[in-house]
Amino acid sequence: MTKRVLILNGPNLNLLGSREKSIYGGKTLADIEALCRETCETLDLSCDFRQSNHEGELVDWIQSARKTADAIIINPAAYSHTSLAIHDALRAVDKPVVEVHLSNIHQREPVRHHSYVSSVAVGVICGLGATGYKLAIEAVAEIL
Ligand code: CA2
Repeated sequence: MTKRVLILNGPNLNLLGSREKSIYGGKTLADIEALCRETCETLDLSCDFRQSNHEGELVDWIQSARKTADAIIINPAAYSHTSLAIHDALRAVDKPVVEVHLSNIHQREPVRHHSYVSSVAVGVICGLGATGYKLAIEAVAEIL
């Protein structure tokens, strides 16, 4: 049966491609979604790709994933560094989680070096731009 991947994106990622291109690259979130859909199709995975600027909405989607997804790929954006709520929701879901960041958070300000999500993820990819999402999908395909 086709396995389902939920790909979540946190706050401000809807602005990709418009500003901060030297940090996050020139691709828009729609470009990244297209890359994810193409990669999932090649690997016979179904792809549910979402973005929210609201912590509670992300928590609701993670909770729903208990019934509707087989794995989660998440770029929690700034919530990576602040959200115990997203950490708790991901822990409770009991599905493989891969964390992705476009930028290398370890080369940036110290406040970005810690992520509350990393300890509940099977793996973390950062600094590879949009390619990180493709690699995360390939990893999930192998894990599943
Ligand atoms: O590198 C990443 O993917 C981040 O998750 C992106 C977050 C940042 O808070 C994390 O530390 C690392 C920020 C996403 C905001 O994206 C923007 C894009 C264009 C213009 C403004 C913000």
